[in-house]
Amino acid sequence: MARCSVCGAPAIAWVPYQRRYYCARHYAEFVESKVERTIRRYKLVGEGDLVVAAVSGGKDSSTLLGTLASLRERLGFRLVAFHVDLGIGEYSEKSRRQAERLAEALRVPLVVFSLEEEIGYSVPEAAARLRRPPCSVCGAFKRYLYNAAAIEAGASALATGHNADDITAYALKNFLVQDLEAIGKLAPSTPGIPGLAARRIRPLYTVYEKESFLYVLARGLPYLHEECPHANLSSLEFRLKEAVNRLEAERPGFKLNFLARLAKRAGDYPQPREPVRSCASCGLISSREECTFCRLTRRLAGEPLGRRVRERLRSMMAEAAREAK
Ligand code: Q46
Ligand code: ZN
Ligand code: ZN
Repeated sequence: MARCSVCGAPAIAWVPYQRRYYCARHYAEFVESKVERTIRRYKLVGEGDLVVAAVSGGKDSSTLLGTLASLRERLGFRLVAFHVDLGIGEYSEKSRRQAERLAEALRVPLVVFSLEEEIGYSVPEAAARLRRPPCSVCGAFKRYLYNAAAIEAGASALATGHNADDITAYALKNFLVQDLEAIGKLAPSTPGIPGLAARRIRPLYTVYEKESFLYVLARGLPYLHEECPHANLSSLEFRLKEAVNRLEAERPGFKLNFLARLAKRAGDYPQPREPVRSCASCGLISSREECTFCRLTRRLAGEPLGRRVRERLRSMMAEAAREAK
């Protein structure tokens, strides 16, 4: 039986690009040290910062919150978790429950924003009314709410759970469709714009999807195994992930090398050309007169809801930030 290269206990994992085995305890430390190195190397978080972590309930958000919670004391930052209940039937009920269990286990204050309760429409209801695909409505709502939650909390950064496989596949997909501006946004952090857009950080930049999965198992963290019923497993991104993983199997460390180069060169890609504006209805970032969230909610509820949602988030986030350690 394979034994941990650190302590000699029975191993649970083999890391090919390091040629090392790890037991559960040392595997968790290995993943945490990868995240710590990313945070330090790319100056993602500083002392005294408040970080808002977007938590969906899936494995990557468990890895995100688990690693950040174990590093917060040593690196001197405070942490709040934010979950959006999308109202997608049983899937969202389970996701919310896992997010709550996770935050409780890690002692991180959690804010849950329920679309049904707060704006009167779940994702499927909003998508049907607006005659748009659920993922397009869902993506627009989440983008807006994550940003608004971080801005209203006065956070230094919004952390998302994108892992190394996600970022590699997005970068390749955007190259194939020649959306070079989108590649420019794939650095370990994207700067914010005061009052309009929160700074984004990707602490799992060098954590492989498989490592993220093994980390939650090694630590016994709660997570939801199920995929959203709207997820498209034959998408180009998903196919690219499979292809990249075949290359990784032949050339261990392939993804890590690619991402180290991308982190360096992302700033050389063209930057967005449209001027950044402030939404006339809610004041947050927009590429048009009114932001997508305000336009969609105007069609749903007869009035743009951005302002009201921001006020609501302000009080929810302030309460959580007071408890944050
Ligand atoms: S966008 Fe689409 Fe995801 Fe929203 S509706 Fe489900 S699959 S959760 S990342
Ligand atoms: Zn060990
Ligand atoms: Zn708006």
